[in-house]
Amino acid sequence: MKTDVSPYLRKYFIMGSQNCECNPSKILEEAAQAGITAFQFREKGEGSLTGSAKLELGKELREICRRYQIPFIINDDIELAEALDVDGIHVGQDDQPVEMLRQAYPNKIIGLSISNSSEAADSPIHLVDYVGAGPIFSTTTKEDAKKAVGLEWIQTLRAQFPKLPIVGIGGINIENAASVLEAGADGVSVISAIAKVENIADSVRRL
Ligand code: TZP
Ligand code: MG
Repeated sequence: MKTDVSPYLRKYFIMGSQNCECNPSKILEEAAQAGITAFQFREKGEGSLTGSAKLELGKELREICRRYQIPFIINDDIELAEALDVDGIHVGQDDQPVEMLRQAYPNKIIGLSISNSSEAADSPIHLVDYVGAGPIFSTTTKEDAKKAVGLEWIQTLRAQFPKLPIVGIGGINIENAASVLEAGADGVSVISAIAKVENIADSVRRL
């Protein structure tokens, strides 16, 4: 049986250098110390690093996760998945197909973003360890984010898949995190609610 990843989803921090106004390692270290339960390295979009700069930052962040024993998940990058010996890979609907990833990585955590019922119907959900559901609320962090789908999407997914580990994403913050959990998610994944706040420790605790 696959391990149940739902405990890792409770406070799932996502970040790339493009989300940071100061040192990404410092931000991750503070977040790890404050109790995040998983980390996704998502170096993507305007201003993001590529090539060896991305690799070097990835090594630093990977090391922090090792020290705090937090699962390190890479966003859609097979090369770095190998180079950084990641714990998991997260993909979107237009990324590497899940079937291929599962075949290549039988023991890694695989996460998939799902935004609506037709994506759910077309996805090999039985092959993934968790799904990211959203954007739940509107967000300006992801340039090409789809329209906000609301808490109903979590409720719908939960009703359809009672045991599937589900994490909400998109516009989640300390004010609305509880509503995402109440709707049936196992956790919340956030970028700005941790990367862009003054008091990271306080924010992590209140998520
Ligand atoms: N996928 C859907 S919304 C989103 C991603 C990566 C961005 C989430 O960022 P924030 O700042 O937590 O709204
Ligand atoms: Mg993607």
